[in-house]
Amino acid sequence: NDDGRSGTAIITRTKPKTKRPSLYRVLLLNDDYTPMEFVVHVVEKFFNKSKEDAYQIMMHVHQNGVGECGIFTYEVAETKVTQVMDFARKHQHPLQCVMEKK
Ligand code: NFA
Repeated sequence: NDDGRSGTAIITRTKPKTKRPSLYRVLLLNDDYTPMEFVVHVVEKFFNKSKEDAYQIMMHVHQNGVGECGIFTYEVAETKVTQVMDFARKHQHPLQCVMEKK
């Protein structure tokens, strides 16, 4: 567009532009104290995984130090982290859950 007076122009978008939301990985971190069964329970409860998938994720974290539980939009990822951290604290386990931009 040109305003026809000042010689200035403004480019306006014609095609409707949809933008995909940024995605975030939610990770669990290993520690020496949180019981394995508690971690399996957390992965089942908050990440809707089967017992078998939850066990594999827990063992991956145990052996590698960190592991992915899911990929979510910002608000959902933030909610997962808060839920896991609150649940771990309530049970007095040092389990850590973090999110990172994909
Ligand atoms: N490493 C913990 C143990 O041996 C288990 C654990 C797995 C903790 C995954 C945190 C995350 N009891």
